[in-house]
Amino acid sequence: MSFPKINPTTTNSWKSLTELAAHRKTLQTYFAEDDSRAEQFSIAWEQFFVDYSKNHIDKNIKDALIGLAKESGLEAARKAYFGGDSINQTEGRAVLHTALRAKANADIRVEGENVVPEVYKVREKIRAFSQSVIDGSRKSSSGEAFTDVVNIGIGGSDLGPAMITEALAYYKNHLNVHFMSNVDGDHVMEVLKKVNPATTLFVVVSKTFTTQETLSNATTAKKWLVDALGEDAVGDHFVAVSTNITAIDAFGIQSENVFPMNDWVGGRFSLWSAVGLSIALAIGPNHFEALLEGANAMDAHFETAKMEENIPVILALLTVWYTSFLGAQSEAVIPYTQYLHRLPAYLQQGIMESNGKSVDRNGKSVSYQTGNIVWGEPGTNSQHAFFQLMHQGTKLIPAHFIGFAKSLHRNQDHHDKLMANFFAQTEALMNGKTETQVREELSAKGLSGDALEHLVPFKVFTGNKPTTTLLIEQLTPKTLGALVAMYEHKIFVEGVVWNIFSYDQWGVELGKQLASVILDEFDLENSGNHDPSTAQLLRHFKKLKKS
Ligand code: G6Q
Repeated sequence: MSFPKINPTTTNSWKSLTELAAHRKTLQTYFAEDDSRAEQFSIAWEQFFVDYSKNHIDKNIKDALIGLAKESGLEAARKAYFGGDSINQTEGRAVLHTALRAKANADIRVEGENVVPEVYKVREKIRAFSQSVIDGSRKSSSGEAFTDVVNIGIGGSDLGPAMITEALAYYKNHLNVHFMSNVDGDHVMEVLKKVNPATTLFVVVSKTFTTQETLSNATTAKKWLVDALGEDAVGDHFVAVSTNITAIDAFGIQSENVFPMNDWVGGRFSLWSAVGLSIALAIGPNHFEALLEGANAMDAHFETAKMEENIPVILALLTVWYTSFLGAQSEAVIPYTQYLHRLPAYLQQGIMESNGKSVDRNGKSVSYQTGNIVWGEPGTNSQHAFFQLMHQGTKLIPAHFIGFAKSLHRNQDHHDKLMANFFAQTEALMNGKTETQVREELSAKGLSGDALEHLVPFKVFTGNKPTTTLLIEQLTPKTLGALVAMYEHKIFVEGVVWNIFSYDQWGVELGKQLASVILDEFDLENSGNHDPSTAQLLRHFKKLKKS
């Protein structure tokens, strides 16, 4: 099956959208003109309610966006994605994170072989291992139960497990799970400072097992452990997740302590695989599997729901609309729960690494804007920080507001206050505040004349700021799995429409090569061939280092 390579600007829908962009109305007008707008632009699915009516679209724009998805070959592309075709063409690989959460009876073939039985075998291994660490039957080298787990990995081998472990902290057991990612030795030491070698399990996660940061950190952690407990302790205290079995063997981790993964899973989409071992350790295998179940439910929704009611399709098309037609550079993600405080960072990798591309699938430079910048922080904290720019700044920033109807600790008073802010903000961003309202407010406070008039322009809010509200019943492993999978499919749809390859990351690979050249020069008297600025910085660094 071939993956479409259609230049979106050649489609009829692209032309219509360009015209429609010039004739938009404000959100306030759209709502005033159509009583049914809220229902018309909402999707209810399982525990999710997605209201996208506060976006700069009307029925014609929505129809044209769906037309664009169809003309871009989304249906064929989706079949190729779920079907295990090599859609990551620049690396010659399938993209099958969906297979990791498929039902046991699914049949998903890579080069003719059904990969699902192997997925379940690894899942069984994760279950048995994490259970034995949690219940204490798996002992440390000194015969004690483990108290701490340190995940050593970076990028996709860190962000997913770290984000989920934080997000599901409510469901956590007694194990303390730490994340060591940066090659910064200060980060390494700060983590080691918190743990006791006798009761700490290290999970080294690296798909390639060649990543400088992870190997350096794992080597330092191993030395720290050996210094405390002796060489023989390594086997009991280190396990690894990787595709590179030979390199793990060379590192000294025994083969029964290796959790395999496949090259058809991209790092940033790998939390559902053995890369999620630290998640299973933190919350237990049942919750880990519920996370996968939730993702699988979203997969089924994305695969089968018609485009008009398909959450990832609609959200992706809105992003395409804002990015390629309305000039938005970024998109904010504001979760109204502290548990999701790492979600924006996680999505930054998923979205920006996947769709930060400027060459299309035909190898040509694109003539339109692609991948947007993603950022955010939880509400209400962010309200007291960057919301000023969202309300009164000059930028167009479409925002996702993610909130949960029921809190976990059931502290209703707090939750009501949190959610009151959640709803009030999107309403205010849309409605703004008119001059008349400002005048009324100021005179009610006793101001009049010049004193009042002087303040009016500063207190006006134009409104018309777009938001999408994702109201979810409760933060559970299942709903979180569905939420993350929703963003994964949103990334896919955007990439298809933009005609770019979403599943390679040459910009990241570049970073992996660059540092080694300079590192080798640190001990030399003279640095190699660098531009004058870099050469000057290196000289200065060497001088300070010695002082
Ligand atoms: C993810 C990226 C990247 C990768 C890290 C770690 O999609 O490719 O973030 O996950 O560079 O790579 P390893 O798992 O191979 O150490």
